[in-house]
Formats: sequence, structure tokens, C-alpha cells
Amino acid sequence: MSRDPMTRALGGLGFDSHIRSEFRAVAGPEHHPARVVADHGTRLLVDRGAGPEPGVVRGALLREGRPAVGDWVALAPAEGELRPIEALIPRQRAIVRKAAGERTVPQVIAAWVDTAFVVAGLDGDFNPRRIERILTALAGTGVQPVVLLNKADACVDRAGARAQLAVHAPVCFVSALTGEGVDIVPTLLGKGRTGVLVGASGAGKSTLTNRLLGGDVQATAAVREGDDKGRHTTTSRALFALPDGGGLLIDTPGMRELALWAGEGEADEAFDDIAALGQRCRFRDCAHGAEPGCAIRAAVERGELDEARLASYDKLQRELAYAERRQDEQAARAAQTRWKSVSTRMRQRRNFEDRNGGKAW
Ligand SMILES: Nc1nc2c(ncn2[C@@H]2O[C@H](COP(=O)(O)OP(=O)(O)OP(=O)(O)O)[C@@H](O)[C@H]2O)c(=O)[nH]1
Ligand SMILES: [Mg+2]
Ligand SMILES: [Zn+2]
Repeated sequence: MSRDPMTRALGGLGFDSHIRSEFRAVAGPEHHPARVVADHGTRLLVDRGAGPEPGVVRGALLREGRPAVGDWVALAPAEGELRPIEALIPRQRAIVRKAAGERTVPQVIAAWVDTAFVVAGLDGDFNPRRIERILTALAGTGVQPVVLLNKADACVDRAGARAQLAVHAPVCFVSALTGEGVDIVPTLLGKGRTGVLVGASGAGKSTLTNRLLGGDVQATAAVREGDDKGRHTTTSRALFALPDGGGLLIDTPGMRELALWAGEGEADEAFDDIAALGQRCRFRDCAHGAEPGCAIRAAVERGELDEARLASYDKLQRELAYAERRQDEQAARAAQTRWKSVSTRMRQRRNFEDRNGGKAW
């Protein structure tokens, strides 16, 4: 890396030679590389190695979609207090989800992520199926998943909790409260690498962030039984540099709904054991119900496959099929709108030619 102090500071944000060459491909000589370090809804904060400053999206980027936390961007020279963001370095290793609400619009949660820490609280809220579903959504993103079972201090039966979880990712017990095990995060990340905390609201993502940063940077709140108190405490996404070159960590708001953005093949990736069994069913289109020669039902009967895990796989397959149908419908509607505007333009052009007796445009 260069001896230029600004570039060195960018290295602390994860800037490397690959991003530098990608930056050169999209930026002009007046531009400066920076990372998006916070998304507060209407406001983005960017850091070009000199600390966070407000950035404003401009030019062609307005149409291409808003940069996400973790993204690398090209900044134009400052205009007053604001830094115009003029280009997005082609995004890699992004965590994307269906946006909350009715329309299936993909929303980028974090970009240039090396490791996703799936945080789950070992309290009354422990939900192994939710963890499996998040891992499924992560499959195929190129992001390494790690499960952090948090609130280990409040858990009386760790082995029992662990046994409920059928996943292929590393699983670690941690306590953001006491600090037990939390060093796994900087250890796994290391210098210049980016991690993101995802998981249900109240799992302790912000408490863990504060513990790793050694201060009260993110607000946290106690979860109360029976109401929504302590839920959705974090409302924006932000990236922090961990001390002593321990990498970069993005805290995110808890997911309000199961929000997948995955294809059916990705369900098979997360449930590869079930998918492999399915290959051995007698019928290729086996629905793993009452069909004769079903290898999956046979595995359940032999006790080799957990019924709950199979149910989770079935449910996921159905959800993915539904999501895919909706994506197709939306694509079809968008194509129809485009076609309508094309035919309107063609009609206008014909009218113009008729009136003026010749070629237009
Ligand atoms: N006993 C125990 N409580 C914890 C631990 N970590 C977090 N908590 C508590 O869990 C509650 C929720 O923690 P938060 O850090 O706000 O949860 P969050 O995942 O950031 O939630 P959102 O921001 O809503 O997504 C707080 O009362 C924390 O004190 C832990 O390791 N042990
Ligand atoms: Mg939080
Ligand atoms: Zn079958």
C-alpha cells in the first residue's frame, strides 16, 4: 500500500489493491475512494480515511440505487459540508434481502462482507429454525457464515441448545454481557476484513458491538415479555473499526420478518444432506409424502433425519417457490410497462410523421 497517509487510513477500512483497481475503472482523477460507514435512512455517512462525513448521492448513481453500508464509492470534491457520491464500485459479497413490506424489492443490508455472524439469544427467544433460515439466505453470497449463540450466561443447557441446531456453519457460545467467547469475532475477522451482525431483534447484536468496541456506541434495550419493548432498538446500519486491527464490524437492525432473497437451489445448498437424500427417491418428482421408495421419509423413519429439519426444508421450498413466482410476476409487469411506453412513443412518432409528411427524429 502507498505511503500516503490517507490511503493508509483507507487500508484500516478494508481498502486493498483489488478495490483500488476497481475504483480506477469507475472514477475520474478528481474522485476519492471512500467507504459508506452508516446509513441513517435519509443520510449516508462516508469515510475516506479522515473520519465519517455526510455524503449525498448524485448523478447517474441516483438511478442505479442507493449505496449500502460497506459499499466502496467515488467521492467528488466537497461542496460545503457535503461530499457528493458520484460512482459505486461494483459491489461484491453483499447481503441482500427482500425489503420489509409487500413488494419484493431487494434491499442491500451490507456490502463487501467477509463473514456474517448470525446472532441468536439463548434466552426464551431461542429459535433454531430461524437460524437455519438465515443461513439459507446467506448461502451462495460468498459470505462465510458463523453462528453466535449469545446470552450463554443465561443458558442452563448449552448441549441441549446446540443439539437443536442442524447447521453446517461453525457455532460458538458467547456472552456479550460477560465477554465470554466474544474474541472469536476479531479473531475470525483479522485486519481489514468486514463482518456483519445479523439476527432477530433483541438477540444482542448491539450489546456485542459495544462490548467489542469497549464503549457504549450503539443503543441497546431490554426485551420485555409480551410486548415489543426492547425490539427494533437499532434502526440504522453502521460500520465500526474494531480496536487493534481486529477488522470492521457492521451492526444491523433485527430482521422484522423472514426475508429471503434466494433461489431454490440455495435451499438445497443449506440443506445439502436432505437434497442428497432426495436424489435417491424412486420418483424424480417425489414430494416426499406418501410416495413409495421415498429416501427422505425412510431416513426420518430410521431416525437419521430430524423431522423438524425436514419440515423446515419443506416450508422453505414453498416460500422460495412463492417468492420466485412473485419476482416473475413483477418482472412481467415491469416488461409490460416498458412495452407500453415504447408503443406510445411509436404511436406519437407515426402521428408526427403523418402530420409532417416525413421522417421524425
Ligand atoms: N443475559 C444477557 N443479556 C444480553 C446479552 N447480550 C445482550 N443482552 C440483552 O439483550 C437485550 C437486547 O440487546 P440488544 O443488543 O439491544 O439487541 P439487538 O440484537 O441489538 O436488537 P435490535 O437492535 O432491536 O435488533 C438487552 O437488554 C441486552 O442487555 C448477553 O450476553 N447476556
Ligand atoms: Mg441493536
Ligand atoms: Zn422422496
